[in-house]
Amino acid sequence: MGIHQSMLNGDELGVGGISFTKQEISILYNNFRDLDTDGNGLLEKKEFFDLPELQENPIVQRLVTVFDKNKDDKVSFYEFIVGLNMLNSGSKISFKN
Ligand SMILES: [Ca+2]
Ligand SMILES: [Ca+2]
Repeated sequence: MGIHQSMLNGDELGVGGISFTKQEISILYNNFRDLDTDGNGLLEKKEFFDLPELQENPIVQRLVTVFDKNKDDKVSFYEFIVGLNMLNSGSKISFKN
């Protein structure tokens, strides 16, 4: 896993005005782990495209770029949450529930 429980702590995620509840974050964490097929705690671009529903989505490539704040071509859980939070105010992005 490689992700400490403290990363799910609302206080740490509070920077930048994260508006997810703890329950939502735990659902997103499950989504994140589903996407992270090699289990290294980071989402590579290829892992996003492993999902058939995302392959058909032309904005995914762009999403990864937007999510990837430190430009290492991988999306950490923190980047994932911050990115989704940013999108949350506009169009609702939902992975499988
Ligand atoms: Ca991975
Ligand atoms: Ca990154």
